[in-house]
Amino acid sequence: MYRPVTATRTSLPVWMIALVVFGVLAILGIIIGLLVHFLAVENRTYYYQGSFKVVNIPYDSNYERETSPESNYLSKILENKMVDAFQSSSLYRQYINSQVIKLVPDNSGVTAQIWLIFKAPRSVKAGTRTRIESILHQMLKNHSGSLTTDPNSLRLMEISKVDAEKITNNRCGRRARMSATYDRIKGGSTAQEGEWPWQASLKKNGQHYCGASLISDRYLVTAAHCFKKTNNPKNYTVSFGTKVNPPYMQHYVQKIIIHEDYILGEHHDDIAVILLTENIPFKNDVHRVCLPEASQIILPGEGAVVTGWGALFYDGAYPVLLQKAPVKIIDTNSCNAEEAYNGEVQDTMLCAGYMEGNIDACQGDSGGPLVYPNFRNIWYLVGIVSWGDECGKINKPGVYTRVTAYRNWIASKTGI
Ligand code: 4AZ
Repeated sequence: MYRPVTATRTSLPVWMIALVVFGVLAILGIIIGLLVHFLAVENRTYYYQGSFKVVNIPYDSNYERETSPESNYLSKILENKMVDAFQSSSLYRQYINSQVIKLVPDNSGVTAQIWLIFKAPRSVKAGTRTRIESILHQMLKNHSGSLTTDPNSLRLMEISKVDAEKITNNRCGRRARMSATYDRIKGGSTAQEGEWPWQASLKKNGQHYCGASLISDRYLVTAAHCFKKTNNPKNYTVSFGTKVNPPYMQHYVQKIIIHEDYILGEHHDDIAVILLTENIPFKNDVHRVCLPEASQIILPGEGAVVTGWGALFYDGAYPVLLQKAPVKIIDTNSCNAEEAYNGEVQDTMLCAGYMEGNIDACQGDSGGPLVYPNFRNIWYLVGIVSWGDECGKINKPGVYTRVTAYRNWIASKTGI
């Protein structure tokens, strides 16, 4: 049956309209808030790589060695110039770090390869590269001191985080992560992941046995006395990372080279190098330490750090996580005093720790690194944990193999 259709307009209740409007406004607000956050507030990190030329320096092959005093002094001057330039510029808030990565000498001077980090919100980032370039250009024009730098030689490009990390991980003695805390080795504290990227655990039949330090992508140095019972490479593996067990990756040993003059049961010439079966790809948490030059003078009183998975007390428990302990270099004469080691410490050894005792390397730290940072904060292997009268005893500091005394021996065995 026919039924007329009456158009009934149902209007929404006011409260529902208000709710919808409120909802839409809220979503818009959130979107705008997020956009502002990501574009204008949240800082992102940007990496740059570049180079410039220092022109008034006669050719000197010492600049080719990354650990030479010449390289370190010139790099430090250039690094200071960069810090000053950026800190007094309009980019001072965005500036994080700048480093000289490498010096390349030629007949007309030295080219410095540099590496920079800045942080900036996305919205501000545009034009940052040009601004960095103009600050560096200005810096290179001002010939403060005796250096003449060529502003027209400046090159600068943005690089990815991965490439930036690759650049620093390939250089010796640089740390991506740092921590300045020490609380309790003996008297040490737990290390952060990646804090001591050259520290290795030398394992015998899968058990931590000694420490070792990575000095290239294939070689480590350790103590000769770590191979007391057997030096068959097949019995040993090497692992990295703060956790000693289970290791997060194992590397196999191809060859163990023990110092020719080392005598079992004696302390002198306590050094060995280990060649791995394969090259290790460097990464943030695994890369090499710098070796000091043979002529480098290690001054008493300087602060150093010893790291390892050794006993927390003499004949005591072993930690699972890597420990670090701050120690001081002790002069050999004091260390040879009658109440100390009574003449047993040779010139090829180095004492570090405290005459008052307490903080020290201990059993199981042997072969591991004693390192210190130079004035550019680049870390050098100055000692190898070797011997001592127990651990942390008064007047009985740790005794280390003096790496400078064996620098040429290491070069003769490894080519490094
Ligand atoms: C050891 O037995 C050992 N306090 C290592 C280092 C020190 C003492 C003993 C130094 O392997």
